[in-house]
Amino acid sequence: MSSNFYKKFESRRDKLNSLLCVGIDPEWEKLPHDCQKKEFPLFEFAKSIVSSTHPYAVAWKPNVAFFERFGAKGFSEFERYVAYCKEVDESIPIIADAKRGDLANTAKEYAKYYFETLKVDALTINAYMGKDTILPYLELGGFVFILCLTSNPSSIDLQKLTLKTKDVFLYEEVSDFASRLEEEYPSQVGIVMGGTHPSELSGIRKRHPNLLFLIPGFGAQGGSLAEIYTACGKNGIINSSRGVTLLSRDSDYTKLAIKKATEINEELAKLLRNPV
Ligand code: OMP
Repeated sequence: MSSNFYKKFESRRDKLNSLLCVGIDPEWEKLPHDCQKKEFPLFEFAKSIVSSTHPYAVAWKPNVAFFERFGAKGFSEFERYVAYCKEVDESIPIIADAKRGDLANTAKEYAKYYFETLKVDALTINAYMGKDTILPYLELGGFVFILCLTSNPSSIDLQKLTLKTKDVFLYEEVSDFASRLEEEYPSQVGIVMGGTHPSELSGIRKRHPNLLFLIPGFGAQGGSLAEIYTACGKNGIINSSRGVTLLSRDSDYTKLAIKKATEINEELAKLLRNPV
């Protein structure tokens, strides 16, 4: 069984001439005041972002944490939100950002939830526990983005340690590991590379010319669109969450989200004219 995430991404990218993934992270303290007053505040926020920005989004990336914080109610809002994304435009792939990583039999349960019950197109996962913990997602036909070099400042604590046996950084080894998995499960494996590390991004792109990258770290975390594109090329999905969706707590937040998404897409369209 193979995933259709990759095909969905490619056709959306080529249709929009963009790489923008709109991340939906409804951080309660930053939520627009109007949304906070609603019975289902997280869902209402996500819904208004989806209905206003879907013409500009190559993909959606909801981070589950912001929903999970509110327990069963939060999770049900997350599920309503995922269903709403599909209702609005099923051709836009959904990447659930849950950063899962657990023993194989446990991973099977996560895989069933995300790919059979919720039916998202892709999931972020942590490969620390090794191949047998990733196979359950792939065997169910899911697409996984394996965390490789993450965007946060402390990513260097472990990910940039050098392996004595191979003289490569740990994150480089993770990228090779992901690439080997991708050969076994074509079009089902990509990696997460933080946009805050453009030179490492460029190095990993040279190492793996065809691997799909999910690149957070642009926008609120300071990554530059031009640097990211130059380092990675068009086989990268560039995510911005707060930098598009949480620009105001007043009722103008959807207008501002549209404005920002339009600006990003205009810049990306210019960049995409120069193939890397
Ligand atoms: P903004 O900084 O608001 O654009 O949000 C970034 C989103 O991407 C959050 O949901 C993060 O959890 C996620 N993320 C990173 O910021 N850095 C990474 O290296 C990996 C992820 C991720 O896997 O999505």
